[in-house]
Amino acid sequence: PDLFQAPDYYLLDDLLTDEHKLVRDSARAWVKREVSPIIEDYAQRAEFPKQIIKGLGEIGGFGPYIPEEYGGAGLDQISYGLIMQEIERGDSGVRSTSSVQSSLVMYPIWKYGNEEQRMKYLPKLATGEMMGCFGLTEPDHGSNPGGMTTNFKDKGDHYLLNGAKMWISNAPFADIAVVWAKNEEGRIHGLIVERGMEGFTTPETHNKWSLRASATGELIFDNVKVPKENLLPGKSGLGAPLGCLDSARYGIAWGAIGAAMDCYDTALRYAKERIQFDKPIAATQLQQKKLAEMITEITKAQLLTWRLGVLRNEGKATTAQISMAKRNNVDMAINIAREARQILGGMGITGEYSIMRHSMNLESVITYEGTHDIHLLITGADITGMQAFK
Ligand code: TGC
Ligand code: FAD
Repeated sequence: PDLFQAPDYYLLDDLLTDEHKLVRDSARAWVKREVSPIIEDYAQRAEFPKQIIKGLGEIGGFGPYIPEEYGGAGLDQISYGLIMQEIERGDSGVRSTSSVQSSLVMYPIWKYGNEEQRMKYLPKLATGEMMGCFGLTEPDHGSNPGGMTTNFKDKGDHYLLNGAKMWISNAPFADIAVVWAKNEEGRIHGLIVERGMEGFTTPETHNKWSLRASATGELIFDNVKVPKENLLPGKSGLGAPLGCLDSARYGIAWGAIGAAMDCYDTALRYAKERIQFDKPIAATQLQQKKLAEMITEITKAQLLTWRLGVLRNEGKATTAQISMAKRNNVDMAINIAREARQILGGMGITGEYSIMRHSMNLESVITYEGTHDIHLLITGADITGMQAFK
């Protein structure tokens, strides 16, 4: 009973390699030992547990698919997904830290950076010795990041950066920020901004009811002088940050399964033990309906996501396929969290169990990395060839 159960109704383990299972099981054991016992407390206090950073690095939580020459683990996309699943089984906020560091900070430096930038940042980011954040969203540009107003001007020996980003995960403690800003021609580029640069501040966002164990903040640039060597030279345009989002959204699709599994596992256990009217509530048709639908939805999501992982390994997954999985899985998880909470009755609203925390966390997960609506519109545009955003 003190191990996580791992719903595997369709024997998906048969589709995994020994390496996948090893990576997953070590992440699972670490989450059980280092995250689950402390996370409720940190969430209640609205504090990120910084002491887990080193361990997150050790289980492959930071850039597991980055090649070993840059400090990564050189793992495939399924291993990356399984690590995200296990971390989010613990808490979506911890998975956020991992997603941001992996897919939104290490990924752009690896894909769009030059060799010097890779060697300077990636090994330290992989261990967590250095932490990063990703600044795309602005106060007036969330779903429509292409409208951003943050900008930089060429001043000869440096760039001068001005503007503000909002809702940035890890911002309050990050050592570096990958910031997306427009140049004088209105072309979007990525810049690495380092803590300590004059005019750069990261005020924390308080009073969140969701993702409380993750630190969120703003990035404010007031005439920040950014050295020219900090521009990511490999790719520009909105497609550059959107490429990072493909990787992060893929990880979130797996992560949401982890949160759903934890809610299902908790509710199933509780339903078998909770006696009302002289029998376990699990023996009633109403509670069985909830539990049976949960395992069905988890199984469907697992299959969808495993297939997406294979497509990513083959370099064939499209943005629209990733949107479908992110949208489906987060919606699946949030519905399961809500039903699971009801199975626990009054106990479901307390911090004695993880369900209410997952439920509140998932309100952020269904909004960030593209809202539930935006992902539907991405699918709609893909199947009709007609863009409904604008
Ligand atoms: P659109 O005209 O569709 O595209 C602009 C240009 O980008 C190209 N492109 C891509 N390139 C690479 N990869 C992709 N996935 C791409 N998708 C599009 C596209 O071909 C085009 O290129 P070009 O050369 O023609 O200019 O752009 P749009 O302005 O219509 O917007 C499309 C839309 C709405 C889908 C997009 O902007 C969007 O996805 N909006 C949602 C914003 C979002 O997801 N923000 C996330 C912020 S980060 C975050 O939330 C982190 S949470 C922390 C955590 O992960 O835990
Ligand atoms: P809006 O874009 O204003 O959307 C409001 C509503 O309008 C939504 O329901 C949306 O679906 C709907 N809508 C928008 N456009 C359309 C349309 N064309 N048609 C129909 N409906 C539409 N961003 C980062 O850059 N980095 C981070 O690290 C990061 N971390 C985050 C952490 C948290 C906890 C949260 C909550 C957000 C984070 N974000 C981050 C920002 C996140 O990506 C945005 O909140 C998200 O993209 C939505 O933008 P918005 O909040 O401005 O909502």
